[in-house]
Amino acid sequence: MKITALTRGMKCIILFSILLIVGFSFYNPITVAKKKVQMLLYLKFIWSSKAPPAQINSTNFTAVMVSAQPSEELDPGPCLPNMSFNSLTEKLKPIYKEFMMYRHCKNFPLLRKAHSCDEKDIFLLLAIKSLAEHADRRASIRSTWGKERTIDGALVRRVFLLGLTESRIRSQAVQAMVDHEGREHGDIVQWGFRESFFNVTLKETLFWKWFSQDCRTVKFVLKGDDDVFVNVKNVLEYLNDVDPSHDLYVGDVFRNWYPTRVVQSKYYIPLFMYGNKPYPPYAGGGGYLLSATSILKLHNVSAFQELFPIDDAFVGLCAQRANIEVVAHAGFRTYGNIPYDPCIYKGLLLVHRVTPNELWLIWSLLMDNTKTCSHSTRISPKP
Ligand SMILES: *[C@@H]1O[C@H](CO)[C@@H](O)[C@H](O)[C@H]1NC(C)=O
Ligand SMILES: *[C@@H]1O[C@H](CO)[C@@H](O)[C@H](O)[C@H]1NC(C)=O
Ligand SMILES: *[C@@H]1O[C@H](CO)[C@@H](O)[C@H](O)[C@H]1NC(C)=O
Ligand SMILES: *[C@@H]1O[C@H](CO)[C@@H](O)[C@H](O)[C@H]1NC(C)=O
Ligand SMILES: CC(=O)N[C@H]1CO[C@H](CO)[C@@H](O)[C@@H]1O
Repeated sequence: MKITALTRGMKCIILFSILLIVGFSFYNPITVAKKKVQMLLYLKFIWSSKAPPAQINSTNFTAVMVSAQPSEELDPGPCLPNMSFNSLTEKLKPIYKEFMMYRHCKNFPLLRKAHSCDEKDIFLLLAIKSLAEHADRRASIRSTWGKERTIDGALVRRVFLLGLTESRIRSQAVQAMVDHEGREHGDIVQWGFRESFFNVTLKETLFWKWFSQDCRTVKFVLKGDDDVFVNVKNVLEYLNDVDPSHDLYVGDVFRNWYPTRVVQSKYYIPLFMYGNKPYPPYAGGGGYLLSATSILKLHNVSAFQELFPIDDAFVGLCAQRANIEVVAHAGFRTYGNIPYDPCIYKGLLLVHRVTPNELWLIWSLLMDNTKTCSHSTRISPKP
């Protein structure tokens, strides 16, 4: 009895699907053909993601690199580890040893170039650090605050910055997804280094390098994580009377912060990595603004600045070296909970730690203009 009910149900589903496909075929054959291909790709993706988790090790890592787009640049070749740090094992987590052994390795091949800077006179480039597996975050950014558009004559473009995924499972499928996204949206830059918490700084320096080569007509950059909400209109309003040929480094500023000496902390920095002195002032890594002029300077000095695992502090170190002053702005909220009040979001420039769902929520709240806000919640665009 049960079996017949089941098969009947399955028959219904199959019949329905056929009807659906046939129905759509009459609609527009070209788009349907495209959709079919997409659907097949998607099914293939689902199917392959059900495979037993493939073990990723250096062998597979090479496989991923080969499968990615060939780069126009010459592959700098493997960078050999500095074995004098091989003894760094005792109390420290392995990531410290790995970082120190590869700290001098700064050149990695550009595996995928974005088209984000192809146009002339781009006013603002939204440069978002992401991980290969964060497709959901990229999708929600693309369709909310990160839409490429022109606001009051200012061209806004977007780019996601990626390394190679470290995830132990399905890394091949994830790379296929990134390749697909790159072709579809043209907004992905990817370098051939392995993603890890301590390798994020590499993304910073490689971004500066790519920017200096490919984005010469961009005026300002908003650098952010893929879990931020940005009120692009307010950012543009703020930038309206800033001269792009001057330095600009503005965000949620940390002054007189010392490296964490709590061994269990994710941010722990041993004394030998950074002495007993505070970091120079720096903008919280969740999101901050830079002028193109400042990025070119940062790129220049980064050649002389030893890599440091905490990426936002590293930007502070480079800014200090380049004599760029960091400016605090109350509209950047890189920590703390912000209530879901559209009036608050209307006044802010950037909020950190937002899930894709929350992004949609905030976006729809902002699009809904029925609620009027008092001026008291509004933050002045001036710092
Ligand atoms: C990677 O995996 C292969 C196959 O399991 C194995 O032979 C090889 O030793 C592994 N390499 C490393 C560096 O773990
Ligand atoms: C390896 O690190 C040590 C200690 O910092 C340094 O003195 C040495 O020059 C490094 N060697 C190479 C090849 O980079
Ligand atoms: C950073 O990436 C390089 C290149 O993929 C790798 O050799 C190194 O181990 C990574 N460092 C850390 C700390 O994961
Ligand atoms: C960067 O360095 C190069 C070569 O030293 C120099 O020509 C250029 O003016 C510098 N750019 C900036 C923005 O400092
Ligand atoms: C250990 C290992 O080789 N794992 C996987 C590497 O990737 C290939 C596909 O390219 C898989 O077949 C392996 O299982």
